[in-house]
Amino acid sequence: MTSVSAQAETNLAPPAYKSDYKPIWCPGCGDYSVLSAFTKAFATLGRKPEDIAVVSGIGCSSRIPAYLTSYGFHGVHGRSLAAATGLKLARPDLTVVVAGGDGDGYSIGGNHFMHACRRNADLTYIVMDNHVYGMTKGQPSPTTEPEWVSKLSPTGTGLRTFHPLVIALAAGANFIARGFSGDPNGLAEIISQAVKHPGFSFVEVLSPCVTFRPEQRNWKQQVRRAAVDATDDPSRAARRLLTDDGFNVGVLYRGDRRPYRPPVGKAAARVADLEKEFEI
Ligand SMILES: Cc1ncc(C[n+]2csc(CCOP(=O)(O)OP(=O)(O)O)c2C)c(N)n1
Ligand code: SF4
Repeated sequence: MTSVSAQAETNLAPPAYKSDYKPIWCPGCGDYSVLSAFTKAFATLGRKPEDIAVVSGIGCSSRIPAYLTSYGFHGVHGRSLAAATGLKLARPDLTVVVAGGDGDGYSIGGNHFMHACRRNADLTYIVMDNHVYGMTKGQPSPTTEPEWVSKLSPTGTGLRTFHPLVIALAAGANFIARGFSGDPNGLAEIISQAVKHPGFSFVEVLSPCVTFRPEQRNWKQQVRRAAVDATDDPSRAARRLLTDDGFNVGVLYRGDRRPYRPPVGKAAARVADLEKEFEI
């Protein structure tokens, strides 16, 4: 079972997925290329814009649904996965892609991230990770390096970084990958594989914040294609992550867990009866 039919439904070109709204990201922000990768992936998948919904939280990266012609839901900070899960369970025919930043997904939304991996609904979660809160002017996020010095963390945070791929694997995500905004074609390919893979697919995207982390422009020199292909063995994936420095790009893991689908049918109880039971 896959989330999109094997047969392409349309042969629209990438620009057909791009709305008329002009992005207001800073010039040079990595998110422009992520947007371009989204449109390329949707064109490759051959799904009509009205059969796709992109759900986000709050942050610069979370603006992405506005720039696409698919359905979009720009929700509240850290709650994109909850909204997307509800949407996917109510409308299994839709391709539901969730998007946001590291602050949105790993701080305020961290709990939802873990449980979305565990629940394994057929969603694709793309996190544009710039190791900082861009929209609110540069506070450290869970993926910020402990030694990173800023006005708001003058001596660095000293805190161990959150490793999203480790958490995703441990919590049960069914597809795990890392992409880079500097390679929009490679990223589009990863996104389209993630959408096609059943269950919860997680793609961590290194996407520089050139305003608050200008040094991230050097990511181009640091990123490399992972030396090995994806594995379906979680222990092997875990061993690879032990030596991962955060710059290996490619698909790490493809699992075969069955996506979550709630049982359909008659409700087991009437609300009025439940209310009586809880009356004080
Ligand atoms: C409940 C709540 N708390 C805090 C905020 C303020 N806020 C808006 S965006 C954001 C962080 C965004 O960082 P990230 O998700 O990494 O996205 P980026 O802007 O870097 O793309 C915060 C803390 C908010 N909007 N709502
Ligand atoms: S503040 Fe950073 S993340 Fe936000 S638009 Fe500017 S460069 Fe991009």
